[in-house]
Amino acid sequence: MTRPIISPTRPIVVLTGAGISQESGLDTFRCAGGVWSKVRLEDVATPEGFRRDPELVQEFYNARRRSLTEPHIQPNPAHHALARLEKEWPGGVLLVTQNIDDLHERAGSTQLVHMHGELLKVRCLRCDDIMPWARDVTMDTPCPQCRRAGGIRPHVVWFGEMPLEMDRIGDALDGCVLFVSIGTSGHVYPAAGFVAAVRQRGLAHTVELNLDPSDGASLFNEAQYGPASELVPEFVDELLTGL
Ligand code: BJW
Repeated sequence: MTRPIISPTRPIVVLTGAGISQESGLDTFRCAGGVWSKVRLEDVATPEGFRRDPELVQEFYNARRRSLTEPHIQPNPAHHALARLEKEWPGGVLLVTQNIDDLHERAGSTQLVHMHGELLKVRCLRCDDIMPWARDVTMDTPCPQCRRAGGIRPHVVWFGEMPLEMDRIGDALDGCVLFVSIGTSGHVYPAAGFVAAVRQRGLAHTVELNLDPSDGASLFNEAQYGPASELVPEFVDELLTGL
């Protein structure tokens, strides 16, 4: 399909998933050897699992927090290309990530929504404070704000919980001229429904960049399959050429 002319004065929305961070050394969820092949999501990614065994859940996120801060985990060319797109696209770019890692920030993206939360933050269930956090957490860890223990949980969105900043995302999807989905299986809602929402309005071009066709692949106007570290810089180069 020939790509229509994308007006550079209109905004772009980019959705990213675990696939964009795979080449940075972080596991995806549903690929072979991914996170859900090692632990049951019901045990570690639901409020019920946390109530049942909070220490197990804390240890799961402690281990992932430690891995994220290892020196070899760095943004890859796909993260850097999206930061460049934000800087150079005149109409503005909103980057909506399902990822809880901080690789987009480290690459320089600033117009960013972490719809499933952030691994390097915790939330206190007693006082609702959300704070940056790089250390391990146990159920004995006191909240630095209210001083009470037993209420610190990872600032992540589990199944059955409402993703963050949905109004801001909805407004951006309504107003965009281009929607690009990168490195996500299209398995988890509401993110998996974004392409259908954009398509329904019929005003934006939709593109999937992924290793394999996602669950919603047939809904996109255009698709390219391969590693994000190659596809995304090429795609961004094409968009910015001739501006
Ligand atoms: C590469 C690559 C490379 C690999 N280059 N590509 C029945 C029907 C419909 C919905 C529901 C239902 N029952 C329940 C629901 C709702 C539920 C849901 O979707 N369940 C499904 C399992 C069906 N969703 C929720 O509960 C959400 N909340 C909600 O819906 O609230 C109500 C609401 C209603 C209406 C509006 C708004 C809200 C909350 C979902 C929370 C998800 N949380 C997790 C854990 C977060 C914390 C953590 O990280 O531990 O988020 S689950 C996990 O999946 C994580 C991810 O963000 C998310 C998506 O995964 P992602 O990113 O797509 O990764 P993968 O592994 O699936 O795919 C990787 C892709 O990359 C693959 O396609 C590869 O090919 C590709 N790839 N290497 C390019 N190098």
